[in-house]
Amino acid sequence: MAEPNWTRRDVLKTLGLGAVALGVPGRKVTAADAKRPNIVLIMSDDMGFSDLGCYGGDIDTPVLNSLAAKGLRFTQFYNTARCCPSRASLLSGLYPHQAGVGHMVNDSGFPSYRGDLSRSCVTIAEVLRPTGYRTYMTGKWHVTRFIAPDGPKHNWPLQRGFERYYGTITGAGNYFDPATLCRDNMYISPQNDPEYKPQEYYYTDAISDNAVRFVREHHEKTPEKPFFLYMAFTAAHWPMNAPEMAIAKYKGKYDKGYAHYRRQHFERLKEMGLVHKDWELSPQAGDWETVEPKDWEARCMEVYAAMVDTMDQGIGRLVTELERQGALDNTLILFLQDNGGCEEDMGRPANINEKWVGGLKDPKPMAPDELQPKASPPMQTRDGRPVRGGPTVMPGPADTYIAYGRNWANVSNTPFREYKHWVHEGGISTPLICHWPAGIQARGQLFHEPGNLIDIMATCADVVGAKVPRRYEGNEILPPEGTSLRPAFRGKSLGERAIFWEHEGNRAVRKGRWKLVSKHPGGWELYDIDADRTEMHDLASRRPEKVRELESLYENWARRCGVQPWPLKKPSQSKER
Ligand SMILES: [Ca+2]
Repeated sequence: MAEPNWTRRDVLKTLGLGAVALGVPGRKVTAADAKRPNIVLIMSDDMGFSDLGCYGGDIDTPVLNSLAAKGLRFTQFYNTARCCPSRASLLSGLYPHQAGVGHMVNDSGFPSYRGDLSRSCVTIAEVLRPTGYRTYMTGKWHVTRFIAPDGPKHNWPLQRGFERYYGTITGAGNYFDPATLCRDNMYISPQNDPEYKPQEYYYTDAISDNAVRFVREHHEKTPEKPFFLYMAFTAAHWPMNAPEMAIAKYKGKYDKGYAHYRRQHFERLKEMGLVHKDWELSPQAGDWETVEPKDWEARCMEVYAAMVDTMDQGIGRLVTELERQGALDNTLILFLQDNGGCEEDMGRPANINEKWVGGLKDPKPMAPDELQPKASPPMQTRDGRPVRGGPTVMPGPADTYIAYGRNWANVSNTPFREYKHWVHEGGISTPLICHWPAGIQARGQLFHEPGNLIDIMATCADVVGAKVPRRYEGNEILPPEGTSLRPAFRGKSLGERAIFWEHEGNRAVRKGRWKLVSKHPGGWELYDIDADRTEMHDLASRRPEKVRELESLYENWARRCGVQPWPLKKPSQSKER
């Protein structure tokens, strides 16, 4: 194990601060405090840069706000703009194409687009477990195309380094009856799981409750060992589903329309120092004056807020359990999002129920052992009702399946341009909250250098003193692409490097203050991110030499990582590059 590169004095100092912050004055520092930290990696789904309170938003997120106030926030952390590639990159420390998930979980024939996590990579769990870490996961997996109950499971969590798992193998579903719900290696239904029997089943709570349970059992059985827990929430991916009680808290809260909340987010972001006061606000997507029906539009955002609020409360239950165990000080908690706010119109068209309800043959109540076969409509609830959408159906309950839409995603992504799928700043910018009283000096400070999902593997390996192996289970492993964020934990620079994106032909490279970006099938745009992170002033025609320099970096990266031209062709129709 590598020597920790903080001094004993640093540890004492930070622990002292941590103890006061946690309300346990006079707590003695023990030898155990200097042991390797637990790591809790939390990822949420389809949320914008400014949804959380500690990133300028208006949703009630006191737990994440408090972790931010006692830790470090990154202002320029990046994901890959989409669910599967972000998860593949996060787990492996590689760019998604290198990990075999260049697009989604379908097999396009090319090695970089098999839709199944590559065997040329290892997951964080596979790196940490051999060094003595226990490894647990709850939530959304979404890095394999093999989801059939009796199909291959070589790329399910237990076969990729995790000892315990509760969650969904696929990417989305009804929160009251998620498809591909799984405990360890076995598909279950919310009703036939002997190990979890809540009064009302709601997937976000199930992810939190099972994480708390894994951590509690860990403490009972192997308290001497550190653990790695990966919690991958599906909140706030469509459908907008939440318990009525949680939604009621936000009733009427979003009646002032999109522009009002965008302005509020923007002002708070500037006050907090998360965005520069000179940047311009990106264009408004929706006009509240003309949108109809307004009560339905507002309700979409009320449910979205309830979904995020419920997630925050669940994270709170985990933090409370860690506190109860006296483990919070020496646990590195990282919170981030997999892509920007989502503009997809799932369940929103006016005539959608012709297809959805009309496409259901004779729905009947399901037996407890029956698995929900559908991730999206046409589908039915467990009690035999058709699931509906469209603007005459108020989102929230189990029989509804509706996205919050482009106009609210534009609010979530304030102040940036574009959405999930695209690699302008609105699609790829995520909060990163880092909380670790024993290992991070910051108490509410911000870190302004760029970071990327590929850095999480490097960071986890670094803080536990592990190395990413060059060979694993007989396979040669690609070297990790990221850099450890540990210098940032001490307020030091990460050093300059280039970071790259490609998703559905949308391309970008960021180096220092410059970003070259293209929205497929358009040409390159060049932005000075220091002066204009909202990407309002394209400098490509004024700085052709900078365009050429960054384009050449991009082309080399794309070739090295197996990026194919978009749209993908069959390998036989296309020249491998
Ligand atoms: Ca997502």
